[in-house]
Amino acid sequence: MAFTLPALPYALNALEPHIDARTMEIHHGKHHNAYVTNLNNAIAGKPEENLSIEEICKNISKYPAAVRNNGGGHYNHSLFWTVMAPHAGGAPKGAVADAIHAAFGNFEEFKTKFNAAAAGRFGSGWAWLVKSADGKLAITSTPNQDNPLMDVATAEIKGTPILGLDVWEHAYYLHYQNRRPDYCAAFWHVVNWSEVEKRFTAK
Ligand code: MN3
Repeated sequence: MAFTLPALPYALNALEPHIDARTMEIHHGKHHNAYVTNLNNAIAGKPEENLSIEEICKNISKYPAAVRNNGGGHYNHSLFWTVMAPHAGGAPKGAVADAIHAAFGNFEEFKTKFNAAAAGRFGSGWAWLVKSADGKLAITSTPNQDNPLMDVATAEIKGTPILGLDVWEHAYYLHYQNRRPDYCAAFWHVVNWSEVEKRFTAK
């Protein structure tokens, strides 16, 4: 088996009241698990079993839809769990805070723009904070399970995702129903800025 479901780095109820335990249980244990299973089925016996998920995403245009959807699903959710944490949120510090201020003016303006990208994504998809090749930050969104690593037109801004927010209904519907903006607002209470910083400063 090439890929495995990563364990959640905290308990299912650790992000409450912002993200409820039942949503986390189904989202991680069912949805993410299905992406891993379906990705493994799609690449079984092929050289892609020996590639990293990042390498697969960067060349995703070469692959069939099953690899794009499930490979993207695996990469995106693996990132998502780590950029959240209990007793987190607040404002970023350090190099990533400096880069956010440089790109967006201030933290409040950054959050407004990120929330607009998340709320404005029609249907299912993701909002992203991306580090581009020149080291600058940008906000973008992608449909379905696409992401900014992918060499596809739907990744309008390409680069390394350092923060991502899942805006598929399965990510919030049990607790927030149709109120996606409320879910987006709650997300800021659980953002793990030390992980975002780690991803920002990684070579
Ligand atoms: Mn999801």
